[in-house]
Amino acid sequence: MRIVVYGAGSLGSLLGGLLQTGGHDVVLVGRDPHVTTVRSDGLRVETPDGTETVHPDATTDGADLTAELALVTVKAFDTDTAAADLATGTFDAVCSLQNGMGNEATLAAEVDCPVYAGTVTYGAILHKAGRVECTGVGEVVVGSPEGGAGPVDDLLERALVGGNLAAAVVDDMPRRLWEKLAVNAGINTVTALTRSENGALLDGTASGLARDAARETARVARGHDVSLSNREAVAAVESVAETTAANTSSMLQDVESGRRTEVDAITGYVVDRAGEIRDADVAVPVCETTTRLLRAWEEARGLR
Ligand code: KPL
Repeated sequence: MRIVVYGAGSLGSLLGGLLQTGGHDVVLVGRDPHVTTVRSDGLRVETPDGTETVHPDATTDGADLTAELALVTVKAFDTDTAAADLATGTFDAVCSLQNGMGNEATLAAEVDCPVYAGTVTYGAILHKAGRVECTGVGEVVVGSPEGGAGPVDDLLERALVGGNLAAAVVDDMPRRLWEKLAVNAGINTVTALTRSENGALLDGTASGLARDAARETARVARGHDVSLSNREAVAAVESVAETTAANTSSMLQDVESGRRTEVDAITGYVVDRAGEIRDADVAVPVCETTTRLLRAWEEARGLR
C-alpha cells in the first residue's frame, strides 16, 4: 500500500521506516537535509531487533500527493499547514498520529476523506539526517475520533496491523486520546522542565509531578463525560515511562534544540478544558504551572 507520512521528524521517520520494512511504499514528507539524505542514501532505522536501511520516497513538497493513506506526524501547531497541503492531494483516509487534541478536526475541515485519530507511544530520536533510532517500543492505536466503528477500519487494519509495527484499530478512541493526553501532560512537560529522560519519572519528585498532571487530566476528561479514572491515567504514565525509559521525550528534544514546544496542545489544552467545567471543582494547578513555565521559556526565546 502507498502511505504518505506527512512530518518526517523523529516519530514520522521511525513509523515510515517501519512501514517500509513491512513492505509498504512509503512517501516521507519532511525537511532538508533529511529528505535529500533519505533520497540519496536511504533511511537507517535502528530498533532493538536490529538495524536496516530502507529506501522510502521522500519529498519536501507535501502538495498534490496521491496515496491510499496519509499519516500526519507534524507538531500540533503545524497541523494547519499539513491540512492545507493534504487537501490538494487524493487519499482514501487521513490519520492524525500527533500529540495533543483537536488535530483531527483541523484536518477534517480541509480534506475530502475520512479522518482517523491515533495515539503512539513509541519513543524515537532522529540522530542526524537519514538516521532514526527507536528508543522505546510502544504501540500505535487508531480509530474513529468519535468512537465506534469507523468507515474505513479495514484500510487502517491493512496498513498498520500485522507488519513491523505494534498496532491496533479500536472503537474507544475518545477515551484513548484523553489517556494519551494524560501521558503527554505528565511525561512531556515534566521531562522538558527537569531535563530528564522518561525513565526519571519512575520515582522521586518528578514522578509525583507527572502523576499529579495525569490525575488532573483524568479529572478534566471525566468533567467532559469521558470515562478515564485517575488510576488508569497514572498507570498509563508509569507504563509509558517504563517502556520508553531511555527516551528523550519529544518536548525535551524541542527544548534542547531551542524549538517551540507542543505545550498549548497538551497541558494548555487541559487548562482550557478545565475552565469549561462550570459546576465542578476541577483545579489543575500542576498543569497550570507547567504550562506557564514552558510558555515563559518560549517567550524568552521569541518562539511564540
Ligand atoms: O509521546 C511521547 C513523546 O515523547 O511525545 C512519549 C510517548 C511520551 C514518548 O516519549
